[in-house]
Amino acid sequence: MTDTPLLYNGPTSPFGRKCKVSALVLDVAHKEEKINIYKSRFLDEFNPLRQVPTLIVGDKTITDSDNICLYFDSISKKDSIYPKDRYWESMTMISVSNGIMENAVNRYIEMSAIPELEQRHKSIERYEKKILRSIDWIEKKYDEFVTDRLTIDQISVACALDYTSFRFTDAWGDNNIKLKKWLENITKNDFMKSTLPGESFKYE
Ligand SMILES: N[C@@H](CCC(=O)N[C@@H](CS)C(=O)NCC(=O)O)C(=O)O
Repeated sequence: MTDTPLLYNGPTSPFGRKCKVSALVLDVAHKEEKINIYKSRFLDEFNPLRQVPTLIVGDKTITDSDNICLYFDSISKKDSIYPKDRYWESMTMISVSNGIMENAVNRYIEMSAIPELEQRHKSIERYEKKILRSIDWIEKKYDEFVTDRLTIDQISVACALDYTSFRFTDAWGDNNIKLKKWLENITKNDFMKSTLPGESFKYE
């Protein structure tokens, strides 16, 4: 008998969305529980960073979205979503996408959880520059990473771009037309539509 993986996720986490989308694309049976990370002390035992996503598989805990996606890929009966022919390029694309998510999350926390007078405008500016510069960079690589086969780097980019539009701005699409069109198309898929961000919990 195998244990069904349990994915602790958040309602708006782009990292969690990347994992959920991967599980759907890879057709991996799993359970998902959306939790309020700021009130989930129980998670500390499994993940001392108390972060979503965190995956529990029997007596095993897998932390970090990248490890979780790799795990789903390893147990799936479908073709791998990690392209062998451009493996390192795709790993780099995942890292850049993670960076966009990280900067967008930090920016949102700075702007929504810190009283306006205490907000660090230089930091906000820095987060925004990194996000926009990364998106421009991805647009230049468009022909390399958008292929007929859906791969993990594409899933990561889609989650990062959609999160940017959700929390920051969709104006990135004005100078990145290929990515804008591509995102419009990929978000029509059920795996994106069924994982849209929900209502966020208050940072505390
Ligand atoms: N490197 C981690 C980042 C996960 C992450 O930043 N999760 C956020 C939600 S988007 C979180 O749990 N934040 C709560 C906290 O850090 O206190 C991953 O890829 O899974």
